[in-house]
Amino acid sequence: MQKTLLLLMVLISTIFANDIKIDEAYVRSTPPSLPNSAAFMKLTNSSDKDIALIWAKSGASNIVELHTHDMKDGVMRMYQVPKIDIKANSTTILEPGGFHVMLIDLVKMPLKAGEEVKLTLGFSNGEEQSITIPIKDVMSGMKHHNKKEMKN
Ligand SMILES: [Cu+2]
Repeated sequence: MQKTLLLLMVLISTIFANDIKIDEAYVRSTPPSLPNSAAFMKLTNSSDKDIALIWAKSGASNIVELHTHDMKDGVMRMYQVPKIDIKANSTTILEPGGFHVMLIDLVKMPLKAGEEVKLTLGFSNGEEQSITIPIKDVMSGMKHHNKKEMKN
């Protein structure tokens, strides 16, 4: 049943896709006290022009930002980026420890595995895609969020 649903969602998300195809999208489940989460996915650009993901919004959180991580002085930090590039004819992967769509100030807590979240993504070529993606438990060592970075 869940597999069928997932397949259906993948189909729906691809029917309306023009230059950008979204695959394997999911949102990380959260423990009760954590007001933030992140969405991950594969973005494939089938056109011969570079395109970027430039904004995102969701009913699941009051603030949605595009983020990435890097290692500085041996510490993994995350911070906001103005866009996430998807080069011509290539795929950009949003994954734990790298690029992600950050959901800040969750409307409904916690995010439980098996439920779904709606997400709308806007691209630099004018494309807009709304998807419904599953919430999943994600194993990760990325639990330390830099509080200073989170405030902006
Ligand atoms: Cu983040």
